[in-house]
Amino acid sequence: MATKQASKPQTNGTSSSNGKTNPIAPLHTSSLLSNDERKQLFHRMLQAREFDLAMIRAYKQGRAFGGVYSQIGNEAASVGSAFSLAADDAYFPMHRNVGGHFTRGQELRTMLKNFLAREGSMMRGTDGTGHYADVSKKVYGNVSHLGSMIPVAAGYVMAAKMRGEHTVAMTYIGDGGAQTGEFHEGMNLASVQRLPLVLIIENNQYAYSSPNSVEFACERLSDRALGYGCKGATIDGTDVELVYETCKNAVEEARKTGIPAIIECVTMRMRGHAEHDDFSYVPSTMIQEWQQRDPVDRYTQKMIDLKLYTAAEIESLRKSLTEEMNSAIDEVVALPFPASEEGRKLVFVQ
Ligand SMILES: Cc1ncc(C[n+]2csc(CCOP(=O)(O)OP(=O)(O)O)c2C)c(N)n1
Ligand SMILES: [Mg+2]
Repeated sequence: MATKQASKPQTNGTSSSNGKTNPIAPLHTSSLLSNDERKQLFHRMLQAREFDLAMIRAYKQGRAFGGVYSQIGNEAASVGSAFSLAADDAYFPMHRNVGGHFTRGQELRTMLKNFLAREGSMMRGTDGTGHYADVSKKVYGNVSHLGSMIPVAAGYVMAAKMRGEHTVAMTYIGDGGAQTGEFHEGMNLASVQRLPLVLIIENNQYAYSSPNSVEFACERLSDRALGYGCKGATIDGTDVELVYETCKNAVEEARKTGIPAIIECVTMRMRGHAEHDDFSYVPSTMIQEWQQRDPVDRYTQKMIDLKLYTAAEIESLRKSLTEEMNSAIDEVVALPFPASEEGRKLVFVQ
């Protein structure tokens, strides 16, 4: 099956691009990162992976219901981008950004209560994913209607700009959501008004069962930046340090100049759209090929090569995260569901 050439080398000044048809380039080593920060990136990626695996188990056990949308394959894009923001910047995540929630300092149990729709959760039990806003962490997400969060994020930084603040907003869209009208309206508004908005396109090859080949006809989604008069880059979305560095540069440039950026992170959705979907429409050769590019495995090897961890230490870290996720899920599943009137309170004025 043909996929779009987001995998071709890009020409906009970043050091690498990567995709399923290209040879796997060695991981980028960013001079902007200390080894301590590398360990933090790695830890967040592992947390995200273990969170997803635990939620998938819970779904199969009938303890999680609704949509369980994993971000397996997307950890580098999610964590690397969120890590580039300052604490005061605004984060507007989408449905494959658990790693970003952890990076913003969200507590595991707080997230699980929301994901498992329990009483006392931020969405009061009306949500099964990450549609919450946590103002204390400047996390505002996610608007389910694909594309709609882009103008909202643009509006957020427009208000901040009017108050004389130097806040940057980062938001996300998939390869499918990038084809909505609001993508255009949001990016055009941000570019014309010089609003410091960094948009991450998580190109994971599919929108539900639709491959890139039926979604768009341009070469790279970041090429659209030219039309808006903003910055653009297409990069290997499985390389966390490359994602971090590209985003960090875009964030700081946007903060300084008000020029927005579109950063397309090319990766692969390694599961179905959500766990109810067996993704049998994805060729198995494609999955096998992308398994070689697993962002967590690649960075694990780098940790070992850099002697930041031994393989045994990583194994024990993974094991303790698995246990932590499992016991947190047990704890949260034991909590009551909210009373049904709670749902109404979020919709109607009492
Ligand atoms: C405007 C709109 N149309 C359709 C949907 C239903 N929907 C939710 S996620 C999704 C697929 C999104 O694909 P993509 O943007 O590539 O993101 P991915 O799930 O692959 O990360 C669809 C069609 C929606 N939420 N909003
Ligand atoms: Mg997609």
